[in-house]
Amino acid sequence: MADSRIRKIFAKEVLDSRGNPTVAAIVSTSKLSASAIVPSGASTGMHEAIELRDGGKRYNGKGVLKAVDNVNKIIAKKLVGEDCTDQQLVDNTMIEIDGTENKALLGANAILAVSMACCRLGSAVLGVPLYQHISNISARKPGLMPVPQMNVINGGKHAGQDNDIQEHSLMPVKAKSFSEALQMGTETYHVLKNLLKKKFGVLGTLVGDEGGFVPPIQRINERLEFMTKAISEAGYKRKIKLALDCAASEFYKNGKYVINNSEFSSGELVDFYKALCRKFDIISIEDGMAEDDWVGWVELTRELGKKIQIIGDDLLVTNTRRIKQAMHAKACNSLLLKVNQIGTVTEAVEAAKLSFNNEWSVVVSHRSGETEDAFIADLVVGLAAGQSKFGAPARSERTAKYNRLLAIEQELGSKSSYPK
Ligand code: 2PG
Ligand code: MG
Repeated sequence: MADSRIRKIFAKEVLDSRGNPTVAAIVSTSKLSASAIVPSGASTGMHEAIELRDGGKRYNGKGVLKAVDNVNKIIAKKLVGEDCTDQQLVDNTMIEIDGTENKALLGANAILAVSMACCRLGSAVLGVPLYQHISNISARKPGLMPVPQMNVINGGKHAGQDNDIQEHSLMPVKAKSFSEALQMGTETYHVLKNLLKKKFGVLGTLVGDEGGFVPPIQRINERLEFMTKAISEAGYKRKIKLALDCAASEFYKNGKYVINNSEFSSGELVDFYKALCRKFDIISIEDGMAEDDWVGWVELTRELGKKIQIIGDDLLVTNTRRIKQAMHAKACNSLLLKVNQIGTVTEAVEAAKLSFNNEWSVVVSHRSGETEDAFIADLVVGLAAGQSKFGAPARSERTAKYNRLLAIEQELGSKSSYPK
């Protein structure tokens, strides 16, 4: 085995897909080096680990030079000399130096950049692909490729809109392989583009933060009608299903939900979702309720949780404490896993394992602010999670992940499988 001792850690400020600064880290041994870049959300949950921003005038307060300094001056000092293949040791060391519940001292962006770069370096030192290294860490069998949730209509914060459902996705569940699923979803994306162009002209095909279209349609029913028509015209009726991420924390105000101009109580919102599920082929709803509306979550899961996937994102923030709470309350049945919500690879793996052990599904997710780093493509295969949420098949920060998945599928060959 190559030398696994960390020689150098270096962080710098780079840009994400929205033009906001983020942290990149490069970690090296005597012979090898690996880098990673941290993503960033817009509809962030209140309970997420802290993303350290500089404040002040520079980059409208969004600079990350303090986080970069924390890597270069504090984290590097402690980790140089340690074994980069020991992910737990690396991550626990940083958790210890930080010492806070939510990584507020060093910043989850500082910690995660090093955590992901070490993971990638560890795989290089061991001479195995990153997904294989993650599968060894998590004790999951690699080979299961994900069903992609492809966000083809962007709303809410990702489209500059208030009081709106955020994501409308295609899920090609009846494909034989990941590559076939990607083809099906992408062809449908293009049919949808033509339909929207016919109706609204170029204004119908502008894209939002995750590469999905932002047509001038306020009504959710109309958006889903367009998607259903696109699926049919592309020839994938019943083969591609629908998924929503409502991001309901964003339209929850004073104990009421407001979508467009309509107000809903929790119970009324559950009825609204039930009606949508009767009308459309929806198999998954994420963040249907606000992050602390536990009563609403329990009701939603009681009413729809037997039929469809109820995913907790802002509710769970990839945090085992909140996942346990939700399991106990029966508040949802699926985890949205975002590495930067919790801040280390080790803790994200723990969150996934806790979910698998309790028969929850796990969806590995990007953030709306992404980068060229395709770490999560290896992560979803390494965890054998079976579902990904990486945005539309457009814009390089999204397609970087899809293209990496295609490469992994090819590498796995006959060892790859697609969820039935
Ligand atoms: C979400 C994500 C990713 P953001 O809500 O699931 O799609 O959005 O990164 O803005 O939190
Ligand atoms: Mg979400």
